[in-house]
Amino acid sequence: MDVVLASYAEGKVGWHLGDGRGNLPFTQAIGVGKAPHHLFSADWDTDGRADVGVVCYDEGTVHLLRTGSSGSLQPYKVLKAPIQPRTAAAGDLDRDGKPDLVVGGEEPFLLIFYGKNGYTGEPQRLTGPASVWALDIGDLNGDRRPDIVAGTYTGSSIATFFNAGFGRWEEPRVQPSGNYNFALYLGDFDKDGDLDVVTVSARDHVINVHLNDGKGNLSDRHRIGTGQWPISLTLADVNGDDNVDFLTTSIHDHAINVHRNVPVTPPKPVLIAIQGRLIDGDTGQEVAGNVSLVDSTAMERAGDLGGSLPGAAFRPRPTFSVPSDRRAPYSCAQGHGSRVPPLLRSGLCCRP
Ligand SMILES: [Ca+2]
Ligand SMILES: [Ca+2]
Ligand SMILES: [Ca+2]
Ligand SMILES: [Ca+2]
Repeated sequence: MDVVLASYAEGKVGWHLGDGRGNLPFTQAIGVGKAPHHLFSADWDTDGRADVGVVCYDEGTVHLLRTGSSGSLQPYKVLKAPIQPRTAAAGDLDRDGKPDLVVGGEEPFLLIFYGKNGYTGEPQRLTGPASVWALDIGDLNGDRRPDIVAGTYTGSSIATFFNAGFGRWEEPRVQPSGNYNFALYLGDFDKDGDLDVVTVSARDHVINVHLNDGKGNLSDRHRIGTGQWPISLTLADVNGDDNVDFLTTSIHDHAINVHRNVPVTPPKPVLIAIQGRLIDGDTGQEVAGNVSLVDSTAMERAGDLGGSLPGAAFRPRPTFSVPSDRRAPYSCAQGHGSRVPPLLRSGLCCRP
């Protein structure tokens, strides 16, 4: 497993190639635009190797990098996004085998760059809520056409854009969600076969889960308490039970919070252990070695549930403490489902 980090202050992306033994030696730095705000991944040149995209806020650009055969990152394309871009996601919206690119930002519309055009020309505009800081792509209504879900930062909402095919999109469905959504992902959290939505909202200190009825109608949010001022979320199956769990980082209490998704019935005891190192994303230096978390069955029985959903429960959160004399943990990532390689935004990462 390799790691890519973006340095907001320096306008660079750092590339750490894992050696398979848990070491992540710094391999390469590559300059991108000013103020990289979001990293994401797709195979832009369809050569079978995952590539990297970087949303650069100050410059209004998206830098596409490609992975060369020697394992180095190389410049590929720079896309002009004539907005204040905050986030992006990749998916094959027109199902031509080439990844397409959706960009969100402060303005009240999304931009779509299509792979069939080589990401050139005027991007398509989809009108919707302003202040989109998080996006994901997936088929919510089972018609096999990938849809888009956007989470707003200041608007306390999510918006679902259904793909009507042939480049057409339905009017977005906007509904209330968390306040200051820093991240949003799709996944099947209740294992009923359809994609649900999760966001993390900093201002109300919760994870928000919207369950899908199978037709793309999303429930009101189920709130799960997490750390103080959480600004990063990642999805991972931390205990190998085939349920998607949530991890957040929270900057006011300096914590990495692990929320295990455990089916309500049967209440099968689970023992998890995570061990790893904390790495400062800006310097690449190790902040703490041998960080470990062991969550026992006894702990699982104690205290209140961290939150519940129909068919699933999230157990009390064990946390990694981050030393308070260090900078706050801005980001945390493990594998995100099986669709994209794990990527990080700037900050700290937890390396199992
Ligand atoms: Ca590639
Ligand atoms: Ca496509
Ligand atoms: Ca669809
Ligand atoms: Ca589901």
